Formats: sequence, C-alpha cells, structure tokens
Amino acid sequence: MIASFRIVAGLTLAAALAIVPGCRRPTGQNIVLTKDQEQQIAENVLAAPPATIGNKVEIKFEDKITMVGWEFKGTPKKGETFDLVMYFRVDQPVHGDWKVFVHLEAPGKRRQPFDHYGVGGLYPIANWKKGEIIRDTVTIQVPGDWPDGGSQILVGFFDWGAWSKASQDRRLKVTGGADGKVQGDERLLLTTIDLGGAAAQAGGEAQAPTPRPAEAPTITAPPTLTVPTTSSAPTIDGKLDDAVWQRGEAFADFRRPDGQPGNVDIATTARFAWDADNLYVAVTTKDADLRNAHTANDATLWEGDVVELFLQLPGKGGEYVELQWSPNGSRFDARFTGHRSPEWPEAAKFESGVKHAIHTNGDVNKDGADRGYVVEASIPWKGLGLDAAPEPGTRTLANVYRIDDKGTHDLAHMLALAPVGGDFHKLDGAATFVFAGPVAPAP
Ligand SMILES: [Ca+2]
Ligand SMILES: [Ca+2]
Ligand SMILES: [Ca+2]
Repeated sequence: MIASFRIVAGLTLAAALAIVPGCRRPTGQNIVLTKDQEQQIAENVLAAPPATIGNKVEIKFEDKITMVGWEFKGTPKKGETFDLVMYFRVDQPVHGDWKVFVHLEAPGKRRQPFDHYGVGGLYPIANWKKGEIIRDTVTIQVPGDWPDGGSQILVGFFDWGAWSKASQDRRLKVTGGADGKVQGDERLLLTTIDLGGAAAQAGGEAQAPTPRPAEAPTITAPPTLTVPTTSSAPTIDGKLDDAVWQRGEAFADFRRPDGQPGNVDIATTARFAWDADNLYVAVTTKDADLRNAHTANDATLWEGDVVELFLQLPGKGGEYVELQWSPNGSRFDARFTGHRSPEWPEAAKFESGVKHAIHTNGDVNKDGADRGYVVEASIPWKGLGLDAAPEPGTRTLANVYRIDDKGTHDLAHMLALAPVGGDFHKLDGAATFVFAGPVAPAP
C-alpha cells in the first residue's frame, strides 16, 4: 500500500490527517480542529441523505452502519482520477479504531486499496453518532497500466486497531441489502466498471463527469544515477557534513510523479553512496509544515510527510525493498517479492537493519514556520538479503519519492526522482542506479 495506498480523501482543503493526531484515537478526545476543518465536517455530516443520489441503496454493515447511496464524480478511467462518494447512515455507534476500506480490484490481477478514516480523516468512525448521514468521499487514482477487463469496487469496514496491533482481520459483516453482492470476505461488491472507457454503473444513472484540468503527462526519460563508492562511511546523524556528501553532485531534478514540473516549495535533493557494507542515502527536502502523526516504525508513514526509497535487489529476480522515513523520526521498511506482493502489512515484517537519523529544521506537528528536514541512512547489504555488496558496475532500478502531507494526497504535493505515473511501486521505467567502482586517486 502505499504507499501503496494512496488514498485519499476527496476533500480538497488542506485538512491534513496529521494536523489532528487526536483523530487517530477512537475516543476522539482532545481533537483540536481548525475552523475550516470544523466546516468540512459540518458539510459532510448530514441530517438526511440528499434527495438525489446516483445510486440509492440500503446495505447494512451489521446493525451499525447502513450504506444508503453512492455515486461517482468523474469518469473512472485508466490513468485518471475520480471520486467515489458514499453515504452512510449511522445506526449504532462503532467503538474502536475502525476504518473504511475501498478496493479497486482487477480480479486475480491487481488490487489497489484506499483505506481511510471518515470525512478526509477528520471524523473518525468512533465519533459517528446515531442517526447521522456521513458523506464520505474517496479520490481514486487509476494507474495508467491498470489491467484490462472488468474491474470491481469493493467496500467495507475493518478494525484498523486490531490489524495494526495484532494483525487481526476484523471486518463488519455485510448482513443485508439486495442491491450489493457480498464477497465471502465481507467486502461489498459495489459495482463492476470498465476502466478502458466510461463507467458502467450498477443501477442508477451515470453522473455527469466533473471536469478536471487537462494535464498531459510529460513522462521524461528515466535518469541514470552513478552511485559512487566511498572509503569513509558517513556518520548517521542527520547532518550532511561528512566527506562523502561533500563531493559529487546531488540529484535535484525531482518532478511530479506524472512528469509535470515539481513543486518548488518542496524541492528535494538526494545523494547516494556505497561501500562493502552499506548503501548510504541522504535526502534533503523543503517543507513549510512538518507533519507526520506516526512515531512507530513500520506504521503507515505515507499518511504524512515522508521520503520513500524503492530499490530493486540486484540478482533477486524482481524483488524490491521499500524504505520510508518521516520527519517524526520513524521509518518503515518492507520487502516485496513482486509488484505489491505480498500486501504491505506482511511485507513490512521484513527488517532491513537500516540505521537512520532525521534532522528537522522546524518543529514536527506544531503550527509554525518550518523549513524542511534531512534524512540520512545506511542500509546494510546483508540486511537486504544480499550475500555482499553489488559488484562494481551493477545496475538496478530504483526510485525516490517525497510526499508533502496536505490531507489530500494528490500529485501536486508529491515528487519523484523518476516519474512513472503515480504507482510508487512501479519500478519498470524508474531510475537506473549504477554502483560505480573505486575512483582512481588524482595524479
Ligand atoms: Ca552525517
Ligand atoms: Ca509537510
Ligand atoms: Ca519492517
């Protein structure tokens, strides 16, 4: 996921998930919301469903929540973005740390999860009150290389707390409703759509597409980076005054993942080096507001500000690792045997032995004028499952991403070292890293 997931709430104001860390707590105490955020909740918590909804349904999730309608805004189509708007009636309070899940699925081929708290993360399910109608909007970005054939949208509720703490898969049972088919795993099959073209909605009338700005992708040729070897390992302290970082060039030509020019407010540079023991990484990034709610390693860091490295493991037949670092000091490491496989909670059980230090220029999760942060890390080759460092001249695929958390994770607030479209796990077409041999001393 993540980074598989890339959810994101359809609310467009800068209502960051992480601005309200209290949101993550089911009891909802001590949530301090801005006026804009309170307004967003007010606009999406209704006394009654709207008179016109694209698809009116009555589908019960146990005796707690009933989906009363849903509709698309925009046209579900490969390489494009659309909103799924769902209306839920609260029949009984749901206690605990639950999330809505939405799966975009090409059966047997690919699944893209969009897990989220309610109303753009501002209104956790634990706070939903009996009788309320919740309008919950999810923005779904369909990767350009999505498989052909019918795709499904499946919806449900799962106990995020039980999953994150104990890997228990608890879901609300879909117990009623003739309008939606239910999979055996408590996923409501909402509709089957053809992403090659216009939506084929189950019931109801198609919605007028919401116009979106036309942005032709400008995917550029992927860069090739020469990763120098070093005879002096950097001190992993978040300061880039080490000799290895003083020489050579930093890669600074980050662009949006769709190839558009990058947002200069989050300008990012990356440096790499290696020796017999480790791959070394140094990333500096501008950021006016440092946000990440997660302090635990292997948490869903991609919900906040984050730097991500994807690296294909040389000689391992397409296996790759994903490492992430947040300005909050936490890191995530996961190993995948193939594209997004296994799913991230399983993949993240992998421990690479990465050492990292984050230097922040500003205060994380406080309002104020921040400047950015620096990630410095060493990743042991042996921790990656390699017998030894790569032979000089070895080439492999890699990418670096950076997300600036604005609540809505849209491409405008992301950067990629090599733009490949928006699927962060897609290494086909990513950058090539060449591990260079020792540099001859100057004569
Ligand atoms: Ca250092
Ligand atoms: Ca930020
Ligand atoms: Ca891990």
